[in-house]
Amino acid sequence: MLHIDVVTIFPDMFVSPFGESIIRRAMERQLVSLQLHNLRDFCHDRHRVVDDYPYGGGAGMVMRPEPAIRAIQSLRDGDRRGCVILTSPQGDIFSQEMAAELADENRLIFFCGHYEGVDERIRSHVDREISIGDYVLTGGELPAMVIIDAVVRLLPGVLGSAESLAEESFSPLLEYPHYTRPAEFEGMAVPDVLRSGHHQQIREWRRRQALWRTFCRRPDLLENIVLSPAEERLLSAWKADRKKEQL
Ligand code: 9D3
Repeated sequence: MLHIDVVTIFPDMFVSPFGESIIRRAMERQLVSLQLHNLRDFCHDRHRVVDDYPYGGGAGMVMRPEPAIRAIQSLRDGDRRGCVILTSPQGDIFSQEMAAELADENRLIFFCGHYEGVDERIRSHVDREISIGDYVLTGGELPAMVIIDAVVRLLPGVLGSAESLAEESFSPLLEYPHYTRPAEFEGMAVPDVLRSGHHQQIREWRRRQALWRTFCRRPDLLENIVLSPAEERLLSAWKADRKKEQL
């Protein structure tokens, strides 16, 4: 079973997101366990101060090394060494591939960064530093939750059979358009092929739509994937059309 520890100055932030739906069910079924730790509990000073002014001056505060390193070391003390993850804007950008790597660990220890940043010496106790993307948040708590959500759903048994089947046929393309009832809504009809019952044609339509969507919205995803000869021809035709329009 995967055990996750989170060290944060805002443990309450995690309660509601993980108290609902799939993650909660995974915890109830003991597929994962989550333990929240308040960084202030690792302070030895009366006022439990977790931040301090930066040497050299400048705006903002810096997370003090002593409570942070005490917290990490106390969690590492047990039988399972664990992978220590610092969430920070300077980290490697999180990806599905990383989620799969983390899902293979048996213990993850998240340290949520805050303020302008953490004292540099904390990094010597960290195995991975992860950002969730190039936008500015107020702290590392939401990123830790995003990472945990992506990891937990990959653990064996967490998803229902319907969802995990979709996972097996994971495609590097964007998804094709989905429809449910009614057959016509606000003058927009469900494509006939989806109501035809021709499963082979439906499969082909969906694959073509997925390819078209990816071509329009995320051409970067098409660079390193293997397509069938028919799909390669479609893609070449679309690229030629696009060139023609530019002339
Ligand atoms: C002025 C320099 N800022 C860096 C872009 C300072 C700064 C902004 C925001 C320092 C920390 C933060 C708080 N963000 C995180 O701790 C964080 C984060 C993020 O802001 N975006 C994406 N991933 C992450 S992981 C942790």
